[in-house]
Amino acid sequence: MARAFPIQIAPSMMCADIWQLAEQVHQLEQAGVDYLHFDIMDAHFVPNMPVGLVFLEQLRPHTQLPFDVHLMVDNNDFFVPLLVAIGVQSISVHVESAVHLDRTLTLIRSHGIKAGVALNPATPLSVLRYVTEQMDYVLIMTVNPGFAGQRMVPSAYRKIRDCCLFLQENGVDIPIQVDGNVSFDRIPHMVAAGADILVTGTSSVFHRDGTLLENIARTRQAIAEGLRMRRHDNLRIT
Ligand code: S6P
Ligand code: MG
Repeated sequence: MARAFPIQIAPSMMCADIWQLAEQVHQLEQAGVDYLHFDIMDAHFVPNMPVGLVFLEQLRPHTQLPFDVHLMVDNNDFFVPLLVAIGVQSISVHVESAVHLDRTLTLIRSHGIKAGVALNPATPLSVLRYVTEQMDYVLIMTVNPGFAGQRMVPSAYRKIRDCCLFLQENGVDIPIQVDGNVSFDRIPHMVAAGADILVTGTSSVFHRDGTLLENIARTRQAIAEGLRMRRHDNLRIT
């Protein structure tokens, strides 16, 4: 199960300290994170609404980091052009809300940005089977979407591994993003299972016990441990 993607870090900005936002974004840049992850919710598909479009719009001119948007809304197609106008680089939509998923992915890509498909914990991987040509990454939710600070669902590692196998069996070479309770302790197991892009919130990068720079250093150590486990796993399998 050898995967060639670099492991990337995508801090979840709903976990940032709004009062310290400019300083925190600056520190994330200094620490070399790969994306800023924004959770857009409509208080209908999920019962929360932490980050609005104006937040992204105001932040966009102040950083070069790519904006990765995770839509948790009923009306995906309404948000896509608005986010494109703001200047985001990738948008993932939930298969559970995207009734015309193929059309929505095509719409996102038509704007020259990446399209991701997000799956709730209980949603089987088989829903991806006929959209593999239209997507640039899979987002495996390892908590139920809507809130930070939750506990990982028990099936998470198994699902990441199954997703890896599913993509391989279908000849699809795209990264797997994981989101929810991506903690210092869980990162090695998630990476070993096949996670490539880590959405990091209160369990790691924004953990209250450390500074951002300390937390990112710990996150990188956990990633290195996960890659060691992954290599060991591959040796064991072959
Ligand atoms: C949740 C959202 C996530 C959270 C992130 C928080 O619906 O999609 O991106 O912000 O999971 O991380 P943590 O470590 O607090 O679970
Ligand atoms: Mg998210």
